[in-house]
Amino acid sequence: MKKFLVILATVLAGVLVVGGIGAVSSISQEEPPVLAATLDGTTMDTPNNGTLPHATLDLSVYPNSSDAVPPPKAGPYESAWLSGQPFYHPSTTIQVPANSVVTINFTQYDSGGQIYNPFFAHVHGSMDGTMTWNGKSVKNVKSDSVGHTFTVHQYPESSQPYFFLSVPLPMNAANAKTDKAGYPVDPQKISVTFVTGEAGTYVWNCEFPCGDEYQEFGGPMQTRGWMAGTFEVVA
Ligand SMILES: [Cu+2]
Repeated sequence: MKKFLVILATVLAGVLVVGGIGAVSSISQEEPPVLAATLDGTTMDTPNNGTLPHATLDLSVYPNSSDAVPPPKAGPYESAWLSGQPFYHPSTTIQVPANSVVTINFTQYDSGGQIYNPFFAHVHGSMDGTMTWNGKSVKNVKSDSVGHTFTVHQYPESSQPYFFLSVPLPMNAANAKTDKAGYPVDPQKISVTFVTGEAGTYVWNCEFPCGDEYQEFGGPMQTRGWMAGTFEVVA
């Protein structure tokens, strides 16, 4: 048992180091344009809060840019370095309203594989612990079938309210039928609904090793506009 705990602690420490490299190095970069959730009504579906405003945001994940989907805006060095790499679209600078119910609809066009830490193959922080995947309610996906994750990190500063959300986005099969631009014609559709609290500014990352360089956590994984960004809860 003790040996198991030592191994577990070592694995967790490794994950923190690797995940942290992306999170820390993404902080110094320029911000892509703000993508704000749109208020579209109210919901009474919250566990403790009664009726709250509801807002919706749409995000896509592409395996690479194409004539149909331009790459994120970047300087010439980043553009060359990151050409052919996956990215979130249309932006990674996310804004959602405080004290609201927010639904993010993801459309995931990339392939994938085995995630290093199965923790991130599970949904964390949604309103009822689930997400909707191609119309079905699920709590996780198989850890060898992950494309990307959308993971908002808690406590960037101790003065901020607690917020943690992590959503696994399932992969498309490598042999999925694709369109002219090379994207699956039948991409993975994921929706997650969560409740926000008071205002705060957080960072998010993908936690699937979809980049290059160190443990596939470099390149797009540490670059805002690609696989990392900010997540701002605004009052
Ligand atoms: Cu990713």
